Amino acid sequence: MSLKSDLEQLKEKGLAQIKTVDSTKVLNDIRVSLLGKKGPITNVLRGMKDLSAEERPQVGSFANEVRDSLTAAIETKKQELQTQLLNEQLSAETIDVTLPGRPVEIGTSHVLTQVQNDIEELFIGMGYQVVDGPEVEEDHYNFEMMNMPKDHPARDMQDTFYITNEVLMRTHTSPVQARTLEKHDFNQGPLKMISPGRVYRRDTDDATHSHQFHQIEGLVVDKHITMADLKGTLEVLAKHVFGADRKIRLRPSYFPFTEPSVEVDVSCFKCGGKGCAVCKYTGWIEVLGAGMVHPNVIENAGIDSKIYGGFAFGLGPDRFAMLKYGIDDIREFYLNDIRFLHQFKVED
Ligand code: FA5
Repeated sequence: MSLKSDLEQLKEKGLAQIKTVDSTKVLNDIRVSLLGKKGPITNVLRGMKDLSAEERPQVGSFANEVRDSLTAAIETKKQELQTQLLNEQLSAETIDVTLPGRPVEIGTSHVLTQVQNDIEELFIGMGYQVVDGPEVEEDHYNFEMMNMPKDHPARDMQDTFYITNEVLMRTHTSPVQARTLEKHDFNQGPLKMISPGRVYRRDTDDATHSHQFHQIEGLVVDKHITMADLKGTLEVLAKHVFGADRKIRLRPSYFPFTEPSVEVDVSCFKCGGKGCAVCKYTGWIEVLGAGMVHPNVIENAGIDSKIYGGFAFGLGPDRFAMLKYGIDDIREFYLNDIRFLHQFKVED
């Protein structure tokens, strides 16, 4: 068989193979096997040395023609396969721009923040300033200025995390009273402040106690402040937080920094005072401590207690929130369980 007909056959076979290929990898294998250094065309070209001088150019140009047409067919097939692959990808990855988007989950204020903000707004509306104080506090402000000198037995009422002998994690927001009183200029008017913040005690965590919780301190100092002012203010607070039908009652109590001191109960918002599980069948729920500022606290701040006096209160917003929303475990506030927190979702 002549070289020319070999080439002819090679071309036909090659073109037929190329036509049926369906992957670029196989196509590449065919290219190497047909046109590579060890392929049949190279072989034919190598055999040309044995041809006559007339045959050589004819066979040579035919061999080139075969190589060119195979190369062109491979190139065309390659384009075809690439286009096909691209089309498949495009149809697989189509984005339907008319589909509704996935809603983005937006957070909400923590329920304790909501309760705190609500109380802050109420007092700002009554002309109070909101004051911040340090959580890492000096023994001096936390206890001594609040009429609890070293070894005062009332220090045991607030089991304390000490950092050094003189520095501690504040056990209540009352030291902010002392810090604010000390700086207040009564020529500018009376002192009316609240101070919300975090406090710390070595209490064992249980359903109603946390070693870290919140308080909101309230303090009013001026001339002629009476217990009636305290009662009226707390009544406004109780009605605002727990509902307009609420009543309050004051029971005698003891705090070293107030005299007289009271515990404040609010009539049960669940049963209206008839008695139920929430109020332990008493009709009343204890919500905060308060009293008339002890003259020693006024004097400790360098103010004349014969002229100036006032009232103070300290409430636990954690317990307020528990009562208001019927939450039976204070630890829920600190676990950050989204299912719990979402129950108090509000539009901020
Ligand atoms: C005080 O801390 C006083 N400084 C409050 C005060 C201020 C009285 C001004 C008079 C004048 P008491 O220890 O009772 O008081 O705490 C106040 C409130 O904090 C409690 O009514 C309660 O709501 C909350 N509380 C106390 N201990 C815890 C605790 N371990 N976990 C959560 N809340 C607590």
